[in-house]
Amino acid sequence: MNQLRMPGVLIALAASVALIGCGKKEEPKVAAAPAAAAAPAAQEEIVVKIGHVAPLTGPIAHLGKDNENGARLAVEDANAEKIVIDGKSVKFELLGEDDQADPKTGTVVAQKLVDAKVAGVVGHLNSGTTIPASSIYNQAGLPQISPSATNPKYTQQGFNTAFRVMANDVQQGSVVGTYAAKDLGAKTIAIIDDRTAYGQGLADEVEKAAVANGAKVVAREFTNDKAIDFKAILTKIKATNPDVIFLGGMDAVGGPMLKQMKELGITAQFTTGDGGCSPELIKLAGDASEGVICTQAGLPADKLPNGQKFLAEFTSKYGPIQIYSPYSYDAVMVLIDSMKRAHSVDPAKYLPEVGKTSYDGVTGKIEFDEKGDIKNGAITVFEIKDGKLVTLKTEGGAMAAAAPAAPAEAKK
Ligand code: ABU
Repeated sequence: MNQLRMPGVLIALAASVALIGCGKKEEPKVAAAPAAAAAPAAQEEIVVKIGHVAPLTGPIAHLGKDNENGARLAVEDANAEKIVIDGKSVKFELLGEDDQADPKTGTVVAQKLVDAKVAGVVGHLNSGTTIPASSIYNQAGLPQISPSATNPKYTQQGFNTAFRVMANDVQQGSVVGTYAAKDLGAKTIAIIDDRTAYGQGLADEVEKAAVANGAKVVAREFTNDKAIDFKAILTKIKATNPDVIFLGGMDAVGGPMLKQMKELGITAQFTTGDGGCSPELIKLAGDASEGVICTQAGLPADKLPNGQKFLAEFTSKYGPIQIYSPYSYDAVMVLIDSMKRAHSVDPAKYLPEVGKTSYDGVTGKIEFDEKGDIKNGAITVFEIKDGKLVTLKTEGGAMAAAAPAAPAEAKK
């Protein structure tokens, strides 16, 4: 019942009873409602903006939209909870920006979000944009959580504002390089990167681990993240006859590269990291993606501890996940969880709580080390079989789920 109306009804009833007692026929009068001051005040509602940045245009827009959709779903779910912080009802709003995977644009949109007074940022998608943007968020004292930038430098700058919710490329490079040399038995490896912070950084880590495990690097080539013609570098690589080729680059590069490898008759085992380990790679490369070995910096989607509800909800709204939407979902939830624990949506007040996070997300338990990296980050190795990403094994991670499968043979 409406609390403001209740006292007025009772007063009218009392007046009616008194008139009946006097034997006088008179219409009962409805008394005026008491002054609003006597009623409980309606809860104040505040709007809290959360920034999200990813490339929403360009060759990896599909990944940017996947990240943004994960964040959007988190905001919707949080709003459905009707969260109250410091006595105020909070409505969260997602402010999405497109950085086009371009480092300069990344800093421009970062400043735009600071000026728009967002309370925190989820992003950016690429290491190459996340790292330069992180100085801007740091100067503004804004918590930033990347759901996908894996270059270790992001959290090595001493910024108390920088966090990531998945494993980094030191871990990923070690797993891929070791897998190539040991599990695939590669004696020789050719390495290509796209000259981005992610591609080049991961390629360097893979090289270190492969060499440490006895493989020889017979070629080191590079391209760029917008390229679609790789015949020149692939022809050079073919002449070195490697057992394995590793690409440090995204699926938009890996897809056409695989097709061109097939056209050139290159049969080396193709391997790549998380940026290329997506359903989009399979779509772009078609048959040429069969047998590809790739890694993701987390648990496989179907093994996400609390992820089944997320997967059902996400896929019904947006279709299949690409790579990182569960991580952007969790990144938003970690910001909100920190605000709740701080009893404040003020970045200066809730930032210290982000570092103390212990949150059971859809991607697993999220806790940060002193740098802002996730503790116990997992790396999962996949093989593409019959047009699907099939889990081979997971290394690290509090809930690492090993799916026993015969290791793929090195292909020539
Ligand atoms: N982690 C792969 C894609 C994003 C990046 O680190 O650039």
